[in-house]
Amino acid sequence: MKVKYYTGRTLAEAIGRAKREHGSDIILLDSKELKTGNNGSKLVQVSISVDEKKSRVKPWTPPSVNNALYKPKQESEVETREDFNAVISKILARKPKTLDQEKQILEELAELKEQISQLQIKNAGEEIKLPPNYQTVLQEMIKKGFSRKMAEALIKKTYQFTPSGPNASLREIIRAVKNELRPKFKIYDLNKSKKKSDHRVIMLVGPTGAGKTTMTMKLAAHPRIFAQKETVIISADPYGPSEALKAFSKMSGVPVIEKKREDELSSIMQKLDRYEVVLVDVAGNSPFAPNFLKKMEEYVKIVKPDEIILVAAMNMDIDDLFASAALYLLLKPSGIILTKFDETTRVGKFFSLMEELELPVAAFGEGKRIFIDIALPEESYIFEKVFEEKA
Ligand SMILES: Nc1nc2c(ncn2[C@@H]2O[C@H](COP(=O)(O)OP(=O)(O)O)[C@@H](O)[C@H]2O)c(=O)[nH]1
Ligand SMILES: [Mg+2]
Repeated sequence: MKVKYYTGRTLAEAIGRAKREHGSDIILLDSKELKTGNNGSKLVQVSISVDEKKSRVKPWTPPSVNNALYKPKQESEVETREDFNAVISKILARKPKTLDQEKQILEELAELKEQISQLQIKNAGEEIKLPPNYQTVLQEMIKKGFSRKMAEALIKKTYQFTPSGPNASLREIIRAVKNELRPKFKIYDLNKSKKKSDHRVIMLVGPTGAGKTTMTMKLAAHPRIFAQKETVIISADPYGPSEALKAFSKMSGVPVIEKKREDELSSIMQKLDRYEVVLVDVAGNSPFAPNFLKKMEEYVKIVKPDEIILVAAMNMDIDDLFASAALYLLLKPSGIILTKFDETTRVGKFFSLMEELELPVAAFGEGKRIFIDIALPEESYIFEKVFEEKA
């Protein structure tokens, strides 16, 4: 089998020449455009397979003709004899080009996909189209520390379900938002023991400076929490009890037992049966310190608390709050106390935190004064701070 090449101004012309010489049964192998001359005029070259032993080759189907419009000024005819395999390898050699094109298309598609997803992210971040009253409440909520995601979801839901729809008053919208928030607020009543016996060991855990020692005193002193109960405070701080704790003990009559070493702590824990409430104020540990969890677990093993309460300060950045609280969750706390409400204007953080942690709230701290700056876990406390109106 031999391969022959013919050229013409058009594909039809090139094929016509091939057919004139070899009859209409030629096999068309390939066709391509050739650039000739400096003026960029073009010719079409076809390669055909010719069986020289036979006078007629296999039936030939006319290919579709294109490129019929251009008019090259000169024409030339190239005829070469080549081995069929050489042509095949030439065609195969052109394959990477096709692959390159495919690759390019795939890359373009990937880029397009990326652009679409970027557009979606951008749209999600853009102001959602809401009636003005809804916009006002949304902006207020974001200003008050709600995460944008949570505030938008709440407002959208409210818009969908408020009967007066776009005409809802600010008051109606706020009432509807409160109804959505209410289930996120769960109360942990410290006054009610989870045990049948009247001896409870409660351990407060949380980052250094969160207000654990202060809150231990506040809980012991509060008339509706532990003031009416036989309470003892165990200070397990390696640096000893603070001056404030010593002064509080003198003033309130609540004994404070200082245990610096772990072996001391385990022996004393067994001799406290006569107290109704044992409050264990452990040393603050950074949850990001090495061995943090191991150390806390050792404490838990020695103290054997009936309840673990996590203490966190509201003046922390929301991401830091999440990050440290998430680690303490590994100790399986039963409730949370949030302190330093007097040091933040972004009280809405509270709901974003509750949504993630799902812990019931045992108390709020709102200042340094032991006998005054504590609030019981009531939703009105938070709602008043967030929406600045009486519930
Ligand atoms: N403003 C404010 N300060 C607080 C509050 N609770 C505790 N503090 C102060 O925060 C600091 C650390 O409190 P402390 O109880 O020692 O934290 P601990 O390391 O977790 O035991 C002290 O100066 C406290 O007086 C609060 O609710 N508001
Ligand atoms: Mg302390």
